[in-house]
Amino acid sequence: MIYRTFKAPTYKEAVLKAKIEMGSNVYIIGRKAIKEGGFLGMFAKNFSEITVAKNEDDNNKVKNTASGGMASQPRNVFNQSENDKKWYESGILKELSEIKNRLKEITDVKKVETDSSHFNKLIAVLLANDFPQDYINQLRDEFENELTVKESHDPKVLEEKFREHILKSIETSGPIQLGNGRPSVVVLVGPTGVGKTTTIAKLAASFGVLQKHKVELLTIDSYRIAAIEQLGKYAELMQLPFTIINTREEFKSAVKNSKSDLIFVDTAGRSQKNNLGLAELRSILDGINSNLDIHLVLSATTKYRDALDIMTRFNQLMYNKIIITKIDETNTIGSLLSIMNREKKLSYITTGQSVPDDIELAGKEKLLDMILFEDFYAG
Ligand SMILES: Nc1nc2c(ncn2[C@@H]2O[C@H](COP(=O)(O)OP(=O)(O)OP(=O)(O)O)[C@@H](O)[C@H]2O)c(=O)[nH]1
Ligand SMILES: [Mg+2]
Repeated sequence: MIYRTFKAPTYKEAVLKAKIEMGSNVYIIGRKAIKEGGFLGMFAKNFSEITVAKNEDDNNKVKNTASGGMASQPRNVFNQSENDKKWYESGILKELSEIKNRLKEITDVKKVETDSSHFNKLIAVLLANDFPQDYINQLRDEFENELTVKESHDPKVLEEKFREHILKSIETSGPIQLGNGRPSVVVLVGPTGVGKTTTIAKLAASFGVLQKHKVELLTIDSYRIAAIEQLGKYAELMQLPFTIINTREEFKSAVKNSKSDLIFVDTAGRSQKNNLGLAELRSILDGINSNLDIHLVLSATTKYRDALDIMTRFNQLMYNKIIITKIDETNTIGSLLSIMNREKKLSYITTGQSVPDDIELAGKEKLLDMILFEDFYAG
């Protein structure tokens, strides 16, 4: 007896292989399914392995026949069935195409070459747009897991994937909502000089004057005369009610007695380092607990680490949205975009000093368009 094993993608093909090599009178004495190949444990293919046995006498016959000995017709190994030959040939083709596909899969899942020239170019663009190194490293990890080699060499795909990455890390809130029966209380908090009062004036003009909703202004900025005068002047110009708030009780009753759709509340700029100031403001705001819409105002010119610090420390005021001001004063918004998250939604951006014009609803695409990609495709 001669024993041999044959392996093919399917059982049928394995049998055909055996018959081709050993003749048709073989006995199949074993059969098993095996997995082979793949890359890092993935994409292994199923194979069928058979063990066949054949009488040695039969083998001699085949040999003799094949050498033209005993048979009247020279015997072709395929002569028992032309169909078998076709099957075999198609089996080979199938096998070949599977091998080709597997090779493709292997190269496709191979990690993205993050030192490819295109990826390096993307990094250069991000650095030029002020995205911090931490962010770039994280992006690199993400791309390594997600992109195929082919994609990593396609600048269009890289830009598209990068845009997707930003889009999914930012959320926008849409416009300020009017209160339903009771006024919405929109409070702007943030560091000094970022544009809180100016932004309140822009929003009040838009909702109160242009859209003619019932709007009133409060300020919790009572110890600074100049600040009171600043907002007071806007209120007078726009003919909107304006109240100065000193305590939690005053805040509570101003909101309770209000008949407005919207109350805009200006606050004194506070250093994020002044925890006492933040706690004091928190205790006034705690006077009411519903319909509060707290926006942190951040200037686009803020340095990365400072912006991170501000976002963290102002968290004790439980702000739920972010307004980015002074977009007009910078060409690079990477550092701010890099610290945005989906939890604190972007509401508005302001683009200059002009009241009421220089304010827009925050839009993701618009922010993305501020990232300059020209160098990415050059040369
Ligand atoms: N270029 C530019 N300047 C702005 C923008 N928004 C506000 N400003 C200017 O920034 C300066 C400070 O604005 P304020 O509105 O007083 O800032 P604030 O946050 O209320 O300041 P404090 O009350 O002192 O904390 C003013 O000169 C504004 O005209 C903007 O979008 N772009
Ligand atoms: Mg102010």
